[in-house]
Amino acid sequence: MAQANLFSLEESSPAIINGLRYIPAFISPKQETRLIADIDRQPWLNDLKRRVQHYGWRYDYAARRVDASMRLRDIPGWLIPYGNVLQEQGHFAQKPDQIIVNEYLPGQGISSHIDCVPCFEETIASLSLGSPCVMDFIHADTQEKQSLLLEPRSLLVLSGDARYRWKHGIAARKTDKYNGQSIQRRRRIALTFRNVIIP
Ligand SMILES: O=C(O)CCC(=O)C(=O)O
Repeated sequence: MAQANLFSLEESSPAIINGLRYIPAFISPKQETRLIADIDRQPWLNDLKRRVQHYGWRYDYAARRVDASMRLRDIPGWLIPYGNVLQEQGHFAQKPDQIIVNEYLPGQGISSHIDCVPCFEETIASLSLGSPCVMDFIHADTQEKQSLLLEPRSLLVLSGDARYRWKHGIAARKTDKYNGQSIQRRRRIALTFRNVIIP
């Protein structure tokens, strides 16, 4: 795969929050279609309100924990180029070793949270497929709120304050309002890349 042509770094938007990077069109429409097809060939877990797939390491959402017993089989070949490019482009110091795939149907979201600090290294990246949706960021101390439209094929990278001082979440609704526009949600799939910290 000729990765240099497939992932764009050209149009990074200015950060609204320290440590937040948003890169539109990180992958091509062809890659997006292929990824969705590959994901849909795999089994889904139904233990949350939304369906998920875990690769590399399982994460226990209820206990907010990863430990040595939660190692899964290696990250599959069809996902490896995406972890590689995140490292090659400098978003991650080391190749991400865990990927969680989240599926959001219209009306589904994820509650506002800071990713488990003792479980995961500093950088978290989320690749959006399918529908656009608005992600809300709330400062953990001041409650200041910011919102960002996550477009399909975009990459969101959180580190520093964006990772540790701001919560992020997606409201459970069917339509988003953004910059005065009403945006109907469709099925969205997000791949979240992380490096686990094993106690
Ligand atoms: O849907 C996303 O883009 C982010 C998912 C997320 O916040 C998480 O898995 O903790």
